[in-house]
Amino acid sequence: MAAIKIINGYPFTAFKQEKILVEESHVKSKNFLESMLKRRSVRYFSNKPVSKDIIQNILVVANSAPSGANKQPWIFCAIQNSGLKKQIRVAAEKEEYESYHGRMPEEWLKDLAPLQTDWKKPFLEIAPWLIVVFKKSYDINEEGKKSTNYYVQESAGIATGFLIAAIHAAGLCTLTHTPSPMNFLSKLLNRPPNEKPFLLLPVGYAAGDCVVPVLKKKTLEDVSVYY
Ligand code: IYR
Repeated sequence: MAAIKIINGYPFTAFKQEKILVEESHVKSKNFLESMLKRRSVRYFSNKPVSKDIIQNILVVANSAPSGANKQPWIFCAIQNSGLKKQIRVAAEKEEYESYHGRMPEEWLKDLAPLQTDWKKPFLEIAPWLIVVFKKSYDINEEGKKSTNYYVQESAGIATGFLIAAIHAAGLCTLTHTPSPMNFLSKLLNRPPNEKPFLLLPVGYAAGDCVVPVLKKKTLEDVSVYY
């Protein structure tokens, strides 16, 4: 066990950064870049099963994300049960139908046209797993008292980014799906009031005949400034 050093009453331990050569750094950053550029949001899934231990590995990565005061203000619900997936699909489609038929303004619908999305969400039943990320505005401690969480939105967003990268690294696909409003997820998954749905991610393999839209990303020049 690494030595513990006490600073103002709190335990610290030496952090020895894994040493890699500068050349190796170039290669590793390039390899990671090339892998991440192959990621696409997928709406057509295969029903091929994915084992629970892969999902667990992915969730361990997400749970390692940095968070405000290390509070980890998140809960990941991993759903495999087909009855529950069906209930989620039915409830999501009900909301999405309303969104696509009046709740979303013209400009929004126009912006979505290149993606050709609609209110139908069969992937919610077809994908072998759904992961619902809940953000926790506060925690309830052992004495039943509320304890505040900080930067909840940022923390949940970072954890979800880790989750998406881990899903991709496992050779799987996902979609950041945001049925709106999402409160039906709290009811169906029986979550307490301090947890609010953040994102719904179907996880699995892309269908053999999956298509994705041809999208143009902004260039690095468009999105970066050096000082
Ligand atoms: N929630 C809807 C609409 C939607 C909104 C955005 I912003 C997208 O990038 C994609 C879809 C849906 O999931 O279809």
